[in-house]
Amino acid sequence: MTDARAAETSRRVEPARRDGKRLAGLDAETLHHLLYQMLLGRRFEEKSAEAYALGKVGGFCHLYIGQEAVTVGAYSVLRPDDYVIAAYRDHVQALAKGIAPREVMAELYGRSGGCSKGKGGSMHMYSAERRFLGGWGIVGGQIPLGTGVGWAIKYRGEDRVCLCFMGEAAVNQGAFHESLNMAALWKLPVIYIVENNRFGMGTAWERASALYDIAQKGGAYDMPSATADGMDVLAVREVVGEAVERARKESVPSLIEARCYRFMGHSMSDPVHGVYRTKEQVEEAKEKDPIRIFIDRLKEAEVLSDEALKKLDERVRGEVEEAAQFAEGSPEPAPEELYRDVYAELPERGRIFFDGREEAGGAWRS
Ligand SMILES: Cc1ncc(C[n+]2csc(CCOP(=O)(O)OP(=O)(O)O)c2C)c(N)n1
Repeated sequence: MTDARAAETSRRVEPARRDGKRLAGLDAETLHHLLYQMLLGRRFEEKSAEAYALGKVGGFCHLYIGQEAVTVGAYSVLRPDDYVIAAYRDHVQALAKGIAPREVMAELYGRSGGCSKGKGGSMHMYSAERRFLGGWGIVGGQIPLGTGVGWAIKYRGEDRVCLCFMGEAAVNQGAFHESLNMAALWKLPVIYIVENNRFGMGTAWERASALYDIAQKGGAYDMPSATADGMDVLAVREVVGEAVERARKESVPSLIEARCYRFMGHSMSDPVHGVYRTKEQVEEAKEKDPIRIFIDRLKEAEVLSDEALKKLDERVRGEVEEAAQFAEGSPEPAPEELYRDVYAELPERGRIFFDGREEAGGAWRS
């Protein structure tokens, strides 16, 4: 495949409008916030890589460096009470949903101050309060769950939406197709966002899929679909924004493919470039670094000065440092924590309905 074919099928987003101290109709404060979130994600993960290399983080650690524009652009159109469910490359997603950096870092360290109390680690960030429902390690495992969240929203008559993220390797699984069929049939407010970073571990997408253009898969379920430039935060924001509006107002699901690139290895145990791609390919992709491109655009539009950028970066580095210190000082989970949060706690011989009602004395458990 072919970049030419990718460009052909990509939805073209017009260059953002410049009007005074605005870009794409957004004011400087909003634009700075988008940059802040991307920078926070980048610096946070650089620190995570360092901590991992020093042996402070156990288990797996999948970094998101290079993909920040997808999460930040997509989340920027959400309300705080909207849901997100994600795969295992989830640190930046958790941060963007408002989980404090110190809680995400402590989770990586496996400490009790972590957002999953140190029991989940890198792949299982979670916060009910922030409506961030994980962090799932089984490829595609979150897709039926995200569909269920959409069903719950509809059942309760709410106007929330659920963003369900996945990597491109998940879309040829059965669960993806069953979920999209149900979501379209039942008109569920779920936006399926495929982050096509080109590789599922060491397998390039074009070697793994008979169909290159992921958005076409939506056609099989009569579902609105689009392709977005995943290296451009404003392009993602625009495409996801339309889907969110459709979902909120008409309860219609959408499928979006965001074309991006993974700058790091699959996980910390995989070299940045190896047998499946060359150093030159990675370097070429880095020319489209979403953060650098966005900074250039903000400067060009005179929305960002060198001084403001320096301050922002210092602020972000300070927050990440504070997060690491918190994680270092946070204790390990107590042994009895092993048995908590494993099963839902039900009232004795009762049952809990979907809308939260409880019925005591039912025969459900007998
Ligand atoms: C059902 C299942 N099969 C295989 C694996 C092993 N595995 C872990 S990550 C991965 C690649 C997934 O790639 P993708 O979904 O594109 O996400 P990315 O790593 O690109 O973010 C595989 C095959 C798994 N975790 N779950």
